[in-house]
Amino acid sequence: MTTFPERVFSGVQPTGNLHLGNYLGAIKKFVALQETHECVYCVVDLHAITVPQDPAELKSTIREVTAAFIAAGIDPKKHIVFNQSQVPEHAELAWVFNCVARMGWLNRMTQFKDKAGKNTENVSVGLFAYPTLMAADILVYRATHVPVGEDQKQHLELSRDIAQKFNNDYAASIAAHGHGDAFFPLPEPLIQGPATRVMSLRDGTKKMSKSDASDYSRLNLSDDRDTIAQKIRKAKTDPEPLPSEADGLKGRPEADNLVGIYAALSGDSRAEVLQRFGGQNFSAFKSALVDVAVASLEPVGSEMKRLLGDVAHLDAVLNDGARRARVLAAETMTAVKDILGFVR
Ligand code: AQP
Repeated sequence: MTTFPERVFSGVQPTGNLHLGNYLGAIKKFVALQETHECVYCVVDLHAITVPQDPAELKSTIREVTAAFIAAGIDPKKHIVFNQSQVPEHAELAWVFNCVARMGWLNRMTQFKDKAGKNTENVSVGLFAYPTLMAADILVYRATHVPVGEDQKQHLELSRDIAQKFNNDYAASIAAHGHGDAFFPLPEPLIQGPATRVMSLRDGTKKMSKSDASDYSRLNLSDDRDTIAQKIRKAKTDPEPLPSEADGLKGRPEADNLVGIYAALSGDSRAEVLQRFGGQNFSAFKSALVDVAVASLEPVGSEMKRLLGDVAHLDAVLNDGARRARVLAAETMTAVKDILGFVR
């Protein structure tokens, strides 16, 4: 069995309104993994244009995500931080994967169905092919671990299927070129912790999302103390006091969500949170939640603002990251071309 050195890859779309879900489901984990792994973190701007974007806004949201990475604690000197469009090998490998993946596999992707809605004839081909580009993002670095929120689980499974099919379809050529019995690792999703799916503050059955029309549905990383407090105070709840045991959260999606958010932000387990707040009404709990939310988010938000004041520095970080990423990606693409039988 070919073994692969452990490497982490993940990405965030520069589509505005970075929120608590992006932070807890992804960015906070990116920061933790730096201690134990070699990491590659990408602002996935090619993914962003699968839906219409305003060019000037896109440029600033690319920098905003970069600033969020750094403000949250990612060290771009030790690890690689860059934007996807600066490394053409992502798109190149995505084409190869378009020829490996099957239509049936992509037809089963629920995110496409959610995003396209009834409009399937009019959305971009890119939106449909999004998961093959995501597979390329990961596999062009032959990454073994991918920290993501729960919503990306199906796409990660597809990435594994694509890696496996490539390894099977080209097994003889992979072996002949000295890569043993597998060229690509089967990347493992890292989806753990109390907040893998943070829900909307207005509707506990809907994912917190950048594109929700209501700004009150999410805590943005750029929100100041007063805005955070106001959004939490207005968050939807139910009339019952908080339960002392997890069973009491069944059928109470908003309460369940707020307890999960508190646990993720404070580092306590859900059981500990319920022990502390069980029997209390939401107003007391919400005050405590405001405190932990402000303590976690405000420093990130204000550091983001400071970093965004120096665009040249952020661009230099992205350029340097892209240069280092290209070295790794080009190595993979050269090997892939040999495996496929292309003349180079
Ligand atoms: N609500 C969430 N809870 C936990 N994790 C989440 N993520 C997103 N929403 C939540 C995770 O954040 C990472 C980056 O996400 P993305 O920018 O690539 O795109 P997304 O998942 O499409 O984000 P949104 O906010 O839901 O955007 P829209 O509204 O455009 O669909 C990923 O790891 C994701 O799992």
